[in-house]
Amino acid sequence: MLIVHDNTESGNAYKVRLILSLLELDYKTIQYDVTKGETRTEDYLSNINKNGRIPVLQFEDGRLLAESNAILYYMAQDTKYFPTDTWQQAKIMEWLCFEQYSHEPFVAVAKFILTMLPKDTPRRAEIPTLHEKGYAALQIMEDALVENDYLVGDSMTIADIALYAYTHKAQMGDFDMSRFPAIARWCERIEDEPNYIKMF
Ligand SMILES: N[C@@H](CCC(=O)N[C@@H](CS)C(=O)NCC(=O)O)C(=O)O
Repeated sequence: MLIVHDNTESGNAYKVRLILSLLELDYKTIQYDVTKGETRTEDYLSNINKNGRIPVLQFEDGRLLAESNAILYYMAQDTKYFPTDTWQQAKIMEWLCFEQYSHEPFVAVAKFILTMLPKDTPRRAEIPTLHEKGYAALQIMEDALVENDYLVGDSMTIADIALYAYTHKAQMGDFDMSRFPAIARWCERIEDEPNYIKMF
């Protein structure tokens, strides 16, 4: 059976659980507390991921694949979540890179600081900058979704899965999501997809 090296609070790990569920694949999870360094042990670094992070997808033959968007890409091959048209594929990659560089470092990190670190953490000083950059990323999504039901093409792809993971929990990082009605409608469309599972 597939194994997800996982943490239930992590949007990156949720992307993996979501694609596996949408594809009706069985899997089990092994949980790691990232706030206690459980992905930084010698054992984890040697045997699961040298980069010390979840998620990692472990295949039945023992192969390991890290990086949430690489996992989405691999699992979505030959499915409706990764179209065959190469222009659409490139546009999906554009969103996956956007997610990792311009969205997740701000939207996810604000949630992490506000929900997973102690209330008196000095990292709360980062919140205004995270909000400024996170709102900029959310506005780019909003603009794309005002006229389109999905980020690429006219049905759900791994671009939507990658961006949905942290966007639909952005309010946990104190983002005011009432500013983004097109994102709200897009979230509802994703949640209507057969075999959708919630993050928590
Ligand atoms: N680019 C990676 C990021 C993975 C990542 O940041 N994982 C975090 C949890 S969301 C983690 O494992 N943190 C533990 C640590 O860095 O020690 C991906 O998309 O999978």
